[in-house]
Amino acid sequence: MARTLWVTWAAALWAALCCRALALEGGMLYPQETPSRERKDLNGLWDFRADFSEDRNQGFLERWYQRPLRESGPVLDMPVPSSFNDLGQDRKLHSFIGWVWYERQVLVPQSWAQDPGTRVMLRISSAHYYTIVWVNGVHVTEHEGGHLPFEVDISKLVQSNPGEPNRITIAINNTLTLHTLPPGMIEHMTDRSRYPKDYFVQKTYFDFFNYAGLHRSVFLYTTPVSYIDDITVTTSVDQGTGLVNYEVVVKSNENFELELLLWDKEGRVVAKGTGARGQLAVPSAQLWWPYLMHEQPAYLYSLEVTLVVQTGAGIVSDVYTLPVGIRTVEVVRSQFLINGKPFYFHGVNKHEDADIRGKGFDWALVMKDFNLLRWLGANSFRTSHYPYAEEVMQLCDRYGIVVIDECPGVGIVFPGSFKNISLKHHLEVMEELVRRDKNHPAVVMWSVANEPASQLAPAAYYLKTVIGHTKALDPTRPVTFVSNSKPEVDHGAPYVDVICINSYYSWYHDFGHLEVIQLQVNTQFENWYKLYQKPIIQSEYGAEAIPGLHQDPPLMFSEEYQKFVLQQYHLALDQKRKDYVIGELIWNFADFMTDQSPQRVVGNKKGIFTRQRQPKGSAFLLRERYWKIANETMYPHLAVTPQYLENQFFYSLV
Ligand code: BDP
Repeated sequence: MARTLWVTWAAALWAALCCRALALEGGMLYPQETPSRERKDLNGLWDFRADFSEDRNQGFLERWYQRPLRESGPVLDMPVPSSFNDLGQDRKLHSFIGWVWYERQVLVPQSWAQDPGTRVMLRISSAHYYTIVWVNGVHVTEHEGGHLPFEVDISKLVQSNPGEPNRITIAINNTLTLHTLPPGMIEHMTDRSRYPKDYFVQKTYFDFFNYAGLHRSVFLYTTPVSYIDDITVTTSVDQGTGLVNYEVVVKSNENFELELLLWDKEGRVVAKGTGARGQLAVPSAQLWWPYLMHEQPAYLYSLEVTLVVQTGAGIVSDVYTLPVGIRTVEVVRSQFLINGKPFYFHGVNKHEDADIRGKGFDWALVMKDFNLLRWLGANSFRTSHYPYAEEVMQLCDRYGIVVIDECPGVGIVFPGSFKNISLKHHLEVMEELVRRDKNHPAVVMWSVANEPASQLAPAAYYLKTVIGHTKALDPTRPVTFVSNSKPEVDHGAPYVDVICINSYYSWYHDFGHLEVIQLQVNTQFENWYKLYQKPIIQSEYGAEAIPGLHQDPPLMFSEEYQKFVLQQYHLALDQKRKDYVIGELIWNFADFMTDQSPQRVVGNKKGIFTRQRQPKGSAFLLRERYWKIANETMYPHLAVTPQYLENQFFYSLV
């Protein structure tokens, strides 16, 4: 890519960022079919073209959005959702950096195109990283950042084109800079004796492959022109009575009435409300409990919100139904309390990652992962290192899997990434994340970053601001970031509610010296606790294991070594978990793809499952442990086997 054009694009991005107000416009309710709303998903094959021109600018020069993409040159059939990287046999596409173009024609139902009382929305659930959208050649929106949804009202365009297919063109650029989230850097190789002219590479400072494309569903959906724009629910409990505080934002009309009904699972209305703001009281409420913390975990009520608006054309109504879990979350001294009871995180860190589809959403994979989590006896996961699909969050609510919801703040390690432009974007991403996930009972904590260089001086202001902003956005949940630095030099730790620390003893140093792990883990915990007296989660630990590679006595990369590392950590964790250590999350649930390097054998192999979700030896070790902890901490009164408990839960959930 010619440097000039790269700079032009970066300057445009800078301008866009500086002009954008921080407070987000509008809500981001998940599109749903209700008596007043219809939805059409645009998943399937799209036309696709990567702009391989030297400056990646051919698509803009030739205005590929103005006519069908296939008229611009050769296109590929590209499935959505999916990353584009691993679908072909083309090495160039695997590691492509720059603009790719997607296009799809869609014919909307006549009623959508002809009824001016219908609002037609185009929603892109995740496109990585910078996106520009046109409908019928007209520029309709832009968005920065993968992992979070954005949408645009396209009613006018669709309605001026009744009976004709509408052409949706989406250009996506996966380039990462010091100011993107996650950050990266384009390195131009100027030594002409070693690299050809205009040679550049994308450097990233995180350990997963920078997959790109339309990663999640693209939807069209409708609402009436007066509509429920947003709902915010928070809950508390007063002596057995569940209290559901609600706030509803209505758009496009000020003369409206709102009626709220809270339904229980048995189909009874347990509370009623009216107006845009209020509180519903549910006597003897069934609380939302995490998996393995209660005989009936994950109890969800349904909040049905009905909007009625009197317009010149008659009465318009809009209906939206939100699942609601009544639960409380608090950090009290060195405990993490859910519904007033100490909660111990025994879970995993995950990635959205799989063969062929990369980071593309796939129901089959999602269900397999949830079944493995339940098999494992895991009660929680962290969305390392970016927000996961909305459908995943919904399942966490339904199954009682507790979530530490992390934003894409990973790899913030250079001073250049602590500047105001980065900070501003980071705040905005937190706003987008909280707006999207605020109503999920499963989300119990926000994580604003993973392993930022928190020892650098500028990190102090940066982390304080992001954490403070997140607390202001949502005062009901604790906030953390994940640290790998030393307690005495960590500038972010004073601001978090829970200390999350990553460490890799006997992996990234003391290679093979398994006997020092316990001592080092103990020292780590004591040093952090001494300084901050806050509860601690071991938010990452682990070791690589090439599946099927055996060495006894254990050597690095063998399944035995991975097990041994885990066991040593567990011995240390067991000494502290009755105290101030409130959780352990293994790195990682499954093997995942990374950039190529001599440290990585076709990706990161610290999974306890392979990338194809088959167990390594350590999965069985962890399963024994998690069920044992669940039995001890949550069920001291039940002397039953893990298998019995697992079956009980499995059948209560299906
Ligand atoms: C940690 C990072 C994680 C890496 C892991 C590793 O948080 O993203 O994948 O190290 O090296 O420090 O396996």
